[in-house]
Amino acid sequence: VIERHEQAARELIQDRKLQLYIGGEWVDSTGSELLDIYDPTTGRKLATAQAGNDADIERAVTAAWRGFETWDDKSVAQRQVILSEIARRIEARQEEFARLDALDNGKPLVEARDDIDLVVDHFRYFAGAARTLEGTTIPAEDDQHIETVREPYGVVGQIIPWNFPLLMAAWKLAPALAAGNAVVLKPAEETPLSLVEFIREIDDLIPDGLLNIVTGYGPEAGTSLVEHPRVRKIAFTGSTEVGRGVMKGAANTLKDISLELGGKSPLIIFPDAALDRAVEVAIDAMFYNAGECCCAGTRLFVHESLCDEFTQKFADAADDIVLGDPLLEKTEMGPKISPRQVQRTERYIRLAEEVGGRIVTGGKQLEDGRLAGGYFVVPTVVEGTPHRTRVAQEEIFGPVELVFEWSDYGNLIDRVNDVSFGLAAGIVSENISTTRRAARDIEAGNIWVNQYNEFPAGQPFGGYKQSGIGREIGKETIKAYTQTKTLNFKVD
Ligand code: TXE
Repeated sequence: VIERHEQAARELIQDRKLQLYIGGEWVDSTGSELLDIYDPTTGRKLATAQAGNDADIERAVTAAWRGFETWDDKSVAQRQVILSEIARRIEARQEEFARLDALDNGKPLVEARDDIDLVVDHFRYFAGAARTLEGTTIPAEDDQHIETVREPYGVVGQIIPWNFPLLMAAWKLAPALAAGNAVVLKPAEETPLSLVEFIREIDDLIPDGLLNIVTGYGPEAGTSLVEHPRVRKIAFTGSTEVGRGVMKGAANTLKDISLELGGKSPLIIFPDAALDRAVEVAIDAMFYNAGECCCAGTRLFVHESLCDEFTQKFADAADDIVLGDPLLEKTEMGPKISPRQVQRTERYIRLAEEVGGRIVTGGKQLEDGRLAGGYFVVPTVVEGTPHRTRVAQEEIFGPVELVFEWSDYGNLIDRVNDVSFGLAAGIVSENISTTRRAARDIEAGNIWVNQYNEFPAGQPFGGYKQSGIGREIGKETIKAYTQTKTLNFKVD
């Protein structure tokens, strides 16, 4: 298994040198710090990237302002053509990009293909949305004509995580470029591969400096980008803890920010739910991407009338998930991203047990000698944890589902909303009034009904409470990459 995987990895990586992309060129960092990229399936080193520093961010921001000038000189129609062409190029190499993300992140190929489809969808959507940026005219005295126009910020900084490597880049880049900005983007330490390949693919389409990629560590390259005085907006996806720091860092230069942070999303199963469908939705909500989804449905509230039967079926379905090499067609769940994430998940499983939780299935690492060294955690289902405990309140980010039984609707909603997060939620019921009422009562930015994890471009995504600020992937996102200019003309 490992031999075949390593052979595929070598073919995908070849002997590419991973450099920074600044001002339209591949360049070395001014420093000598390196960034090792590990293969989560084997635990072995895959590649080495460069850890950008303050001086690299400075160079990238300067290059981005030059890139902005060229981009700003283009008409909206010209920008649309380029963004559409980016979509076409990525679509043409979908399989290769999917394989790169499967290798680097450890997500199964079937899911990685979904990611790349969405990357294409997002560039296409924002190519069109570029034309929707309209100004207004304001009623005024006869001798005045007031109008507003929307202008790009100029240079924006973007910081993304590792759980959907190329898709998170697309969520950030497509609206920023469509609105007319140039970008400096820092990918996650763990997963730069697909983004580097993306740039190689589109390099000839975009003006020098429009898009600059600085790989590097969060506390160095990330902080430097957040605090840079000539970066006018910062868009961040990652942990709530780091998000708080980003907000503080951006305050020094009063930058606009958008934050897409953690979650502890509920999935509610109503008594009238069709059992098989409910199990299917719950499996998707919890175990997609090995639970490494900010919106994962990690608190499963099941009505008491179904709870025993449902929990058994759900645990059986969790057991049936095929773990293995993400590059194999049959694999349904790959490894987690890092040993740190494995330890974190295990810590939460122990915490669940300490407060009286009962492990229905899972609760351990994969015992498969052929995949020894990989960061695999078995799909885990726990019941009986009290709700006011750390394990029920904090984001785990691993394949660990907590099942809660409910009977009274009011008490259900109290518990559902009794967390500091508010990113997403799911509802399973056959009754439209039930679903509408619950959707209204849940404090969350995204509600899925009888399905989960659907992200077509155009559908705003973002959090209530401490899950974030701002919305991504919708029409309002392109607006969020602009600022309003008001013009008041004297009319004689
Ligand atoms: O996240 P970080 P980590 C959650 C999830 C996970 C936890 C920790 O619960 O277990 O966060 O994961 C950059 N200034 N999510 O450590 O550190 C970093 O380099 C500026 C939820 O991977 O937040 C990376 O590019 N940037 C989430 C990005 O922030 C900094 C996805 C995310 O890393 C920085 C990932 C700093 N001081 C994790 N420190 C989601 N919302 O989907 C780090 N970074």
